[in-house]
Amino acid sequence: MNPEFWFTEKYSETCGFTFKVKEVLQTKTSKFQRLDILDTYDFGRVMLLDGLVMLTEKDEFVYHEMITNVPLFAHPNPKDVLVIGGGDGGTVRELSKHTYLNSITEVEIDDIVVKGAKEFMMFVGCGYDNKKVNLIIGDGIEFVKDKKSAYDVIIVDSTDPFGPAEGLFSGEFYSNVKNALRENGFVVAQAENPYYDTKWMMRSVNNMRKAFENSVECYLAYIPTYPSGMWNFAIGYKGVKPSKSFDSGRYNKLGLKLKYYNEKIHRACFALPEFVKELLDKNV
Ligand code: AG3
Repeated sequence: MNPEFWFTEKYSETCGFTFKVKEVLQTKTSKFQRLDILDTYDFGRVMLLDGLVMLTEKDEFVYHEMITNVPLFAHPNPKDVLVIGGGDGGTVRELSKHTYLNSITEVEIDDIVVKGAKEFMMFVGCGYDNKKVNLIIGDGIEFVKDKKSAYDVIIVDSTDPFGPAEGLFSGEFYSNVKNALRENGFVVAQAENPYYDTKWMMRSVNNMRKAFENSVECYLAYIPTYPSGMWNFAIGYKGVKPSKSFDSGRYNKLGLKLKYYNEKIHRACFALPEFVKELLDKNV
């Protein structure tokens, strides 16, 4: 009889999320982190970084559509976009659908993520097929330091706030990001969840609030394989409020075939449950 392999991401010492593994496709360690790519029964291929689920074949569309389309359609006229992190390619795949963009730059610190995605997860790795995508292997924190008014949208597609991603949740980083943005610019960051370790969510949101003088809104999306299934994104704005702005002309003209995002979701995702509002209002 074949042995059974199950993987668990622990959300706390006493609870977690488990799935049965068909096959381990790759395990690699870089100087930054450990990467595992699994094949599973229920979620297809799964990428783990340091034992945390980064994406699964089945539900990655929610995260990638929501981290890109909300800021892009809220912006009146985006031309140049910067992605920090996002090595798997899912975010640049979604950005590539915005064919009117002049440039898409991605700064990923760890090339094993890019290589792993290209080898085993082409459903996201295909993001690099677009010639407009300029991939730089380097440190996003350093990269933004000397950039002034260079981008319309900056997307921070990181792992959880410890290890290599820790600095991407800091106040200093967000002030540099603000300077790197043009007028009307947006920064969007994945900002954890309101159930487990809420201090991570609050740290990220509050540091962004400091840098953007409180011009920050949060929105939610439903991602079954992330802790709690309810995922928070924080968006800092220099001009219009993203919850109030949606370019329906550009949206209709592009005619994207998406699986999660649409105009109603754009407006509705900013509606927050009372307990989330309460957490965010605490401003701790
Ligand atoms: N970035 C956000 C992953 C956060 C998940 N956290 C966890 N499983 N504890 C995903 C990168 C996809 N491009």
